[in-house]
Amino acid sequence: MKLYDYPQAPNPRRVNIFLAEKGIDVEKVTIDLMKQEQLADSYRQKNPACDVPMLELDDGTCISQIRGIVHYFEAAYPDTPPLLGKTPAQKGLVEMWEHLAFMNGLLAVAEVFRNTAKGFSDRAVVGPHNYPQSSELAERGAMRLPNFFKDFDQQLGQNEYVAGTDYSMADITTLVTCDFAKWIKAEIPEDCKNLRAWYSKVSARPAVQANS
Ligand SMILES: N[C@@H](CCC(=O)N[C@@H](CS)C(=O)NCC(=O)O)C(=O)O
Repeated sequence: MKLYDYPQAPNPRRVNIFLAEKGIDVEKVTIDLMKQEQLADSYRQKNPACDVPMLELDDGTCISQIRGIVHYFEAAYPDTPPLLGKTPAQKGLVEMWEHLAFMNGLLAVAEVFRNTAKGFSDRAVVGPHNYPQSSELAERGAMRLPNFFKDFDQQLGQNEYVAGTDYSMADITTLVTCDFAKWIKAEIPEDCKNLRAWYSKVSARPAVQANS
């Protein structure tokens, strides 16, 4: 099994933290995004989505998209700590909050970053197709981010972790989003005290430290 990775980027980091939390060791192959190796024919044949991370199983099956990858590992390694919920309700809540963190947080930051960074002038959207940058999308992303911080601050005022009582994949995506926000010089606001306290706590986890 091989995990195609680029550890400096936020999305691969989500899977790297997940694997470290579960104590799963996987052979890693670097796809250098700075050299656009994700668009090379050899990689595109395995992963038509042209992104990282991507997991190649020993029988040649290729699973891209983080949700696909983490669900594979959660099912294949049942003796490791569950990070996608234990009960049916917890599983639903982890999916719900992880998706909200991705849609309203990580993609808001990406909207700003991809539509402003110099090296992405025709690469504003991840994937096989080229799209030009849009300053309006960058502005909208910047408007969305404070609401993400506020909404998650509220959730963490009532729950120890993002999806409830247990640390989960929803925490990992939220944490990676807070760190990714620094790429666009945004920080968790001072008045989001619940989110800031949670951020300090989860940042200290060994699996997070090992992937920082
Ligand atoms: N929706 C994808 C997101 C993966 C993604 O956006 N990866 C970025 C790195 S953070 C990438 O591969 N970028 C390649 C590019 O910019 O062309 C997932 O869930 O796996």
